[in-house]
Amino acid sequence: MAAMERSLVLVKPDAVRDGHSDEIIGRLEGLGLKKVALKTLRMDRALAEKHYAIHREKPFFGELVAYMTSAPIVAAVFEGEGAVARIRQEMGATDPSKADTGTIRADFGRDVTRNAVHGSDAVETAAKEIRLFFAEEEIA
Ligand code: IDP
Ligand code: MG
Repeated sequence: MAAMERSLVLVKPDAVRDGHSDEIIGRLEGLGLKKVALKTLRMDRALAEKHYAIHREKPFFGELVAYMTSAPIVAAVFEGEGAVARIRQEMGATDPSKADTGTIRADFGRDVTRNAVHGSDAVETAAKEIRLFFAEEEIA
């Protein structure tokens, strides 16, 4: 049986602006995962650089930080057995044009940067990411 896990989900700026955040969060709740925290916020540069620190040397880092700080996002914490992998599966591939039909990125992503959603890639990453966005007191 998969372990109880938490994952950080971010609905990215275009998906929020297009009014898809409730649908995206709802699809994840539909997996049977529990939404234990939710907020809308505008990421500042320091937060975006910390969240994407692993990509600091990548050619797309500057564009990614500029994009993620360009408008409000919706951040959520989901909890459940196997939450990390199940959310990644529902999200689809990083490049929406390569994402499986019916996944969030296939349905709402515009391109590889504006790909609608972020989901933590491992339990340890999730713990770090959640701490960047939420105080423990904000998590149910
Ligand atoms: P992931 O979000 O599927 O885990 P990562 O490789 O961790 O994908 O990349 C983080 C984010 O950086 C992606 O979601 C996407 O917004 C952006 N990104 C990744 N690869 C590229 C690229 O080749 N060009 C532009 N942006 C990219
Ligand atoms: Mg990643």
